[in-house]
Amino acid sequence: MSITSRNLVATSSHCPYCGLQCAMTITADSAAATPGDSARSATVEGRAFPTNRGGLCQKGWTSAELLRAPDRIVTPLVRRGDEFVETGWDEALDLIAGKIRAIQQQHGNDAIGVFGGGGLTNEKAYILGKFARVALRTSNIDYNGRWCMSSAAAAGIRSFGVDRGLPFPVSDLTRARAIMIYGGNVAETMPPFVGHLATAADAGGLIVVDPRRTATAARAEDGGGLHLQIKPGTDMALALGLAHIAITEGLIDRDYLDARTEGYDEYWPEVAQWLPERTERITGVPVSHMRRAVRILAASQRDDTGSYILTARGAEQHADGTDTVSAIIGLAMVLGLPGNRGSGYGCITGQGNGQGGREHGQKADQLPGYRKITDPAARAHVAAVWGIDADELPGPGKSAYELLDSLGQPGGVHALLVHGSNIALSAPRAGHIGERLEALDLLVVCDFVMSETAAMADVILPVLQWAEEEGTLTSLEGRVIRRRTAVVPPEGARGELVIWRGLAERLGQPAERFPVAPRAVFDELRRASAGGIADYSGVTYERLDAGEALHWPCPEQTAGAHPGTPRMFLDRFNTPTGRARFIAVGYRGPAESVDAAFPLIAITGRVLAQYQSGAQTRRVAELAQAAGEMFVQAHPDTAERCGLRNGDLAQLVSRRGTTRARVHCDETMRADTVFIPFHYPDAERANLITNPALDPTSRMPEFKVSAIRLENAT
Ligand SMILES: Nc1nc2c(c(=O)[nH]1)N[C@H]1C(S)=C(S)[C@@H](COP(=O)(O)OP(=O)(O)OC[C@H]3O[C@@H](n4cnc5c(=O)[nH]c(N)nc54)[C@H](O)[C@@H]3O)O[C@H]1N2
Ligand SMILES: Nc1nc2c(c(=O)[nH]1)N[C@H]1C(S)=C(S)[C@@H](COP(=O)(O)OP(=O)(O)OC[C@H]3O[C@@H](n4cnc5c(=O)[nH]c(N)nc54)[C@H](O)[C@@H]3O)O[C@H]1N2
Ligand code: SF4
Ligand SMILES: [Mo]
Repeated sequence: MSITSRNLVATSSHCPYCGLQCAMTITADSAAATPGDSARSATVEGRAFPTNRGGLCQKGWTSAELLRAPDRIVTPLVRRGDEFVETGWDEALDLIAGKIRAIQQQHGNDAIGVFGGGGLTNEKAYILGKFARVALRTSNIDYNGRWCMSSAAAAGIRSFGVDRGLPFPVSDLTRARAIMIYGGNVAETMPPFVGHLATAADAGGLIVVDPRRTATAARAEDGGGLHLQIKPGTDMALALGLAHIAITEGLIDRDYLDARTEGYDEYWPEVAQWLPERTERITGVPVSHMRRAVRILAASQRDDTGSYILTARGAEQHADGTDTVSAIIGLAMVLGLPGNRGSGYGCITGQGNGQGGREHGQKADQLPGYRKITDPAARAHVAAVWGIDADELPGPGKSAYELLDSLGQPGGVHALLVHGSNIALSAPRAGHIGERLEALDLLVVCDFVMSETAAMADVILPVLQWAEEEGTLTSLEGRVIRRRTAVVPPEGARGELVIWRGLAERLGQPAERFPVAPRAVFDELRRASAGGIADYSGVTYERLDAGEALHWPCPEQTAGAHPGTPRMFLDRFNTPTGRARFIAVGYRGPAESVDAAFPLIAITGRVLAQYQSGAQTRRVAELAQAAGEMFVQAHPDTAERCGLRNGDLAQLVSRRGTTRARVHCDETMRADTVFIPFHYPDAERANLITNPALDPTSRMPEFKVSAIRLENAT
């Protein structure tokens, strides 16, 4: 921290939004007359850092606006009929604790649900999991990361024995001459990431698998690379077909297969069925493109100029997402990429703390350190850190959608606490989830703005936001980074660690069991994670503040400080044998097919200027202006067949519901597919039409494929 003028203090921190966690300097008046003046004085600028190299995207450079949102909530609010009434903190917390006790007496401990978010700091994610298991004694805690990278996480664990999104630093991509991105549009979702693709793109080695010609796909084609314009929901078939080509054309790495993998003999019979012509028929990707893609990836692995395969939500958010990622990892393995110095496979994690958020226990089946809640040794270790008996720890709870689907149902959850997610908008089949939220006896939402979910709450507790408090996050490359307080927080709002202590005390817990200082929480988290898969015990605030780049695992050791692990798997994978496992998977296709009543496929995703449910970015004037209105991107012929033209108001109708959008005609779209973003509220929610069919392993919903019809809405 340095003083740049009388009261202006420059603080090193990171962006509030996505998992790239671009570094920024926040400059603000630290001695302003009021917190409002401090927020109004705040400005941000990009700071040199390996992932963003000084750059920020439009969301990042407008993020200071969020600190002065005009409708910022700074007083606890309690519902009285259709209105919210301001109340004191003690009254609000007493009310919540009293209702929790009454509901638990009537329906049992599991009747209380907790829903977390991948934007919470590591410290908050950790205490939220502890609060649920120890103070509420409920098994029902899960979070929005279930809807984000859970399929890639499950597939990573199956093949590598561990889930770290990118098991190598982002900057390793910078030299690579071949990079395949499966279902990711980084040009809009992580703009500074595109800089790392330049070598591959310029060498004609960027390959983008996407049903749309996105800005990322256009970058690939412009450099002489490939856009594989796949039919939605067929990524598994493509991966099996590409592996078939690699194997039959002799482009596989035999030495790597022999030395570093297992399970090939069970995997090959599945791949053997995917002759190139059949793969083309199912996926719509021409055989010539497939052959070229495999040759590009194999050549760069062979001559060691760097070959990578990356997956993102387009390939993962399906009811067969885990098996799809397993098929893609299988392709990476026949090509000899994972754990190979200079090549690799990775999943591009989405949320600010999407990686750390999935390690410290806010997932239904998990304890800190990425431990399994069903593992007796893990339970004993964590219970000892928490000062309780292992038998007191609940078992695994319901996954995110299943938890929400149970709201107000017999045997389900009757009170829900929401921390860092806007589920009324972002849950699949949102119309149904809205009804379930209304059936609750108690909905408590912690937020700093009136999100669509907060607007439905019985009690809203106003919390602090990114630049008003400190903590740590773990970015998409598994690197722990520091978030620092840069502005004076508003009076009236409270940090969540303080809120959880207040509630825990009212539920009969000793106060000291719920520390409120992030640094103290982190020290406890280190102990809880020690010896686990995601071991943070060697990471300290002091080391981070000294500028060390620490990627987990980073165990505490007696002889010298552990340097962290920027690159995993170089010698062995985390499986019992140390080898990466091939997983034999069979193609099933999307959960829902098109028919005469619902003849088109709707896919969903993101645009550059909005973040997620838009709760934050719709409040930033420049972003609202850049992407203010819900739209449906469709081929002009598709629109015309539905009686629509560019600019018309359309409705998309699925078996779950209807959503409304402005038609954007685009010649590059597939005729069988339309695209809608999911950032908009009310009648324009994309999730009114989406399918909650769940992946059997990851419990990921089928966000990316819905059968719909397109109609004129005027
Ligand atoms: N601007 C912006 N940036 C963000 C976010 C945001 O909301 N806004 N959110 C952050 C988060 S949490 C996440 S998870 C990431 C997500 O980052 P991405 O995964 O890059 O984002 P999406 O737009 O959801 O999906 C990527 C692409 O998948 C394509 N797609 C749809 N269906 C299929 C399919 O069946 N197969 C294939 N191969 N592709 C398909 C879509 O056309 C889309 O272009 O972004 C992060 N960054
Ligand atoms: N159709 C469709 N649906 C999708 C997706 C898709 O691609 N298509 N993507 C899915 C994915 S990948 C994701 S990650 C989810 C994201 O969807 P959501 O979980 O709804 O994500 P956000 O909009 O980021 O919601 C975060 C909320 O928490 C608040 N908040 C921010 N920081 C804090 C904090 O520290 N504490 C508290 N208490 N609140 C905080 C914000 O103001 C905001 O209201 O959506 C999923 N839904
Ligand atoms: S790419 Fe992500 S982290 Fe970087 S400025 Fe944009 S939203 Fe923030
Ligand atoms: Mo996400």
